[in-house]
Amino acid sequence: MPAFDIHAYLKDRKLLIDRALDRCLKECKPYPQTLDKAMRYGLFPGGKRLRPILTLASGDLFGAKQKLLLAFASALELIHTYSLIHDDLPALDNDDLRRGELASHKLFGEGIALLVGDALLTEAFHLLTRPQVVRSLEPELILELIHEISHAAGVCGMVGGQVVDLETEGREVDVATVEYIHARKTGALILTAARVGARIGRAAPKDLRRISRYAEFLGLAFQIADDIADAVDQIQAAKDSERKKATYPSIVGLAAARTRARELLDHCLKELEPFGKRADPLRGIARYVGEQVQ
Ligand code: GRG
Repeated sequence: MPAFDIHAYLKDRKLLIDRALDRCLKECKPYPQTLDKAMRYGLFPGGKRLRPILTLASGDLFGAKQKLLLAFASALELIHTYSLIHDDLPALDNDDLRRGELASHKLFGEGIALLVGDALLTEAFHLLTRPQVVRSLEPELILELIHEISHAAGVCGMVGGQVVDLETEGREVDVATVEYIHARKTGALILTAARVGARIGRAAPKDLRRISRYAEFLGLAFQIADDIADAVDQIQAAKDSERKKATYPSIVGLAAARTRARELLDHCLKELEPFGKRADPLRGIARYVGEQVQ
């Protein structure tokens, strides 16, 4: 049997998500035109679509309906895109470029970049409460999923992690603090992305616990891989060191950071063993993150 082709899988899933995001924008009819342009600019061509692909992969493992998965996957990508647009603002990371192109605030101005982030975040929850979504799931489950997503995006997750990140700039921090920041700033949304798919597929509690552990390990490995990429990129490394930003390699060194990331990815693979070949997409995603550990 041919080996699972993760790159073909990621390309194919990204296409599905792109189409769903495009439909979502058409349905919410962003107005005025500047908002439409700026929302599209943030979303397309987009990045790896890791979070929504995780939702699709974990949902497929438990036989969830693709239409429902795509609604949740799109909402998570809207939230992720808002976080990047706000993160690039001068008041936060002050980055002029995102994915090699002008950051939203450089093209549209700070005011629009702030508002487009607000619009994407709000639209995520608007999308999840559309009649066609609400009709397809039990009301209690929809509420629980929205509760879980808002928890991951908010005070106890991404925003909270970002605040600790900001407040620890220039201060000595230990590995536990960096892991705390990573688990919230980056890990929380990744964890939720995988859990939401599994929950829509009505995964049994023990399977959901496995998927949760897989995604926790994956989220931390993903952020350590990102830290390693920044450390080996001279421009980004200079920026981080100027701001005395704590990153995994800045505390434990590059070699130990690589070892830690690989160890976490091995844990991911272990969690998937009981699912056999059906978990190949999730396994492939972990291996793909491993490829990024330079
Ligand atoms: C609430 C004002 C306000 C700001 C929010 C929370 C936040 C600012 C920013 C968080 C940004 C973030 C998630 C940083 C983590 C670093 C990281 C790995 C980001 C890139 O994720 P990828 O690689 O991006 O998945 P692509 O480009 O593939 O979409």
